[in-house]
Amino acid sequence: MFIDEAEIAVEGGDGGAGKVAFFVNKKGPSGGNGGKGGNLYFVASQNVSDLKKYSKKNIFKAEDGQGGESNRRLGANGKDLYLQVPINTTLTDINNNEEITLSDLNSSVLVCGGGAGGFGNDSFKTATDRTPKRATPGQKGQVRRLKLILKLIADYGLIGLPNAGKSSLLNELTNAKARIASYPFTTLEPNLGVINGKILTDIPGLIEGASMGKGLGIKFLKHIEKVTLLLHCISVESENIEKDYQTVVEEIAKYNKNILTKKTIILLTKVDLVSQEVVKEKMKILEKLQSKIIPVSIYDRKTLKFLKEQLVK
Ligand SMILES: Nc1nc2c(ncn2[C@@H]2O[C@H](COP(=O)(O)OP(=O)(O)OP(=O)(O)O)[C@@H](O)[C@H]2O)c(=O)[nH]1
Ligand SMILES: [Mg+2]
Repeated sequence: MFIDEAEIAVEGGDGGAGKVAFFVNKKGPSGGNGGKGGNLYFVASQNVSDLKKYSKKNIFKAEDGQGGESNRRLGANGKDLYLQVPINTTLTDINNNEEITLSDLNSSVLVCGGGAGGFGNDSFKTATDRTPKRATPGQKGQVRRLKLILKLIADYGLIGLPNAGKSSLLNELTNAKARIASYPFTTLEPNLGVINGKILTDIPGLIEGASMGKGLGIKFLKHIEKVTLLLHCISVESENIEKDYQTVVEEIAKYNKNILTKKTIILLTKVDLVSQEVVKEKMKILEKLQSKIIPVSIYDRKTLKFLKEQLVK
């Protein structure tokens, strides 16, 4: 299952405590300082493709610093922790809404600093107090609660009602092997494919009420916020083609109006199922809604070739 959201707690390591100790023969203090706690970083990595790791475990902490030792030995610093996330993951601090997006591959950001180590009694020696008995504890590492959200980086997005033929087209146009079936909601999470170096994704079917949480599509609308081109699929079987179009457009508008300003092509799908006349009739209705309509059928190589050429343009 593709996980694109998670909520976790992250912590820098705690500083090690300072030590109270004395040199056996020389009487003076010998307690060393504690080590610093490790820092916690996030890094955008190609090795992870979703946020699964963060849905299984939800507390991540860098290593604590070690306590100071006698003979003025310092405690070791805690190791830094690097948490890998897919590129384009946004981290939002739940308390103050601060937002960080990891958009550059291999770039890392410091999210929680480790705590400073405590002072050993050796650090408190003064002219008037030659045998101090106090030491300080290490400071706590920084603690934050984060919401992680992954936005896929797709160039083109296939949208439309369930069963419109989105995944079928994705499979025909790219190397993807998305599941296809003759009933709605076959696609439960977006699939990706590559066409001429561009990433194409199919978004699970949108239905009326999707923006209120009905069906599955709304959960994935964030993935089309970044696409440059929308491919709105409408099946030629539709009884009311205009209503089908409006349903999808309205749900997207309720989610984020800006998405609708993107370049859009309507794909009139499954045109092999009806006569040329019916295709023409339906095209006429759609032409009132969008300037660019392309009739396609996964069983007609010519239509697929034409669509591919349009995508490469
Ligand atoms: N005749 C014909 N059937 C098609 C064509 N494209 C898709 N289909 C059929 O339509 C049904 C739905 O196709 P999918 O690709 O799963 O549709 P979808 O839009 O991804 O559906 P959801 O994932 O449920 O939203 C399947 O039975 C496909 O075989 C086509 O060009 N012609
Ligand atoms: Mg599908």
